[in-house]
Amino acid sequence: MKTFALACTATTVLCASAMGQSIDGLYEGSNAAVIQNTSTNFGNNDNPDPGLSIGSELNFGSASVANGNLYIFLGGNLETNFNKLEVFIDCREGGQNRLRGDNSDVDFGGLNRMGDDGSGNGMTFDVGFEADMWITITCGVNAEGGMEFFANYAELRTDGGGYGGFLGTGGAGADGALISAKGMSIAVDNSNIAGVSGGTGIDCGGEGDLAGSTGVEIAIPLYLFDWDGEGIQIDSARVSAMINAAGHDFISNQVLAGIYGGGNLADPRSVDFNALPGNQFFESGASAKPCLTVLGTCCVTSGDSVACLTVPADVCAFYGGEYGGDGTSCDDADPCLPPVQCVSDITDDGRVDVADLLQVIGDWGCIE
Ligand SMILES: [Ca+2]
Ligand SMILES: [Ca+2]
Ligand SMILES: [Ca+2]
Ligand SMILES: [Ca+2]
Repeated sequence: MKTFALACTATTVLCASAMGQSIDGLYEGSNAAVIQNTSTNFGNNDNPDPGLSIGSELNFGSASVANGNLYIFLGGNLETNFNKLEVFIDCREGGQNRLRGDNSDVDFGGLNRMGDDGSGNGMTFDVGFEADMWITITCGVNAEGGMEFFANYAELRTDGGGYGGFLGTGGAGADGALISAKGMSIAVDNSNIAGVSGGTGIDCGGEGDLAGSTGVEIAIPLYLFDWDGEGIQIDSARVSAMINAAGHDFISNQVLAGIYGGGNLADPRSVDFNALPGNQFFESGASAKPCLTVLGTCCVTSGDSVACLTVPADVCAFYGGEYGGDGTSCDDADPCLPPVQCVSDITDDGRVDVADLLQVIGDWGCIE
């Protein structure tokens, strides 16, 4: 009981919902379910203050179901500039693989800003992930110059609609933990100055024992998923988390599970996670794969242009690129030469052979 006394000064009744785990923004586990593989393009924080942060990153993720709660921990930072942490949870039948545009009007239309605008778009998760709930957390600065966060959530029912609403506000660390009227607990600790660095390449969100790492910690009573009171059993969950811009309208490259390098994903309505290698979600109880160390150049040809990525071989295969071998780098000289142009290919069939010669002989003496 002593372990969650700090986070539970508000009421003992609501605190019981998070029993067994201290909701304080400090990770008590050792291993994670997933570790970030991409540098952050939304700013690398170097301020150890538990409240203020000058960047956002998602270094690792963990989820577990116990004591009637779903516990989620996301190691990293949420910048104090009103950018959004979006957390989608799939833990019961039904839900939304592609976000609808007629969900609850919550956070000033922020949820539906990511969904279908009527043209058939909407953020699309990897096959099999059908989100049942969304939670969003925002960090800003209060009048005293300290960090203040607020949170909203909504049900994501198969046919849209559903309940959504404001959960409340909190501050930094254990003392600032939010315990909402719905029984949800949220804590944010922005002290992290480790994890990924800034950029768009392959990176490593953490290695070894992650206990004591800081970030965003959430406890959700399982009854909130049982909106029809059917007594559904929940013993596992999948989570897709990402950093979005203040208007819920521009997704960064910080997604868990990670995107294997690359820039910001931009408009959420146009994001289809099936177009990115691997699953952009993680599962409760999973064991994270180690950080990527074996990389090589991957030359991806599109029309007349060739892009160079430095990625693992299987990611290169996903993109249909040509892998240059382990240890090669896009920083090497001419890692991706443009496609060979056969200037003598007169018949334009991609090769120089007797057909081209016959064309030349047939045109012999011709003057244009
Ligand atoms: Ca904790
Ligand atoms: Ca579901
Ligand atoms: Ca960092
Ligand atoms: Ca994917």
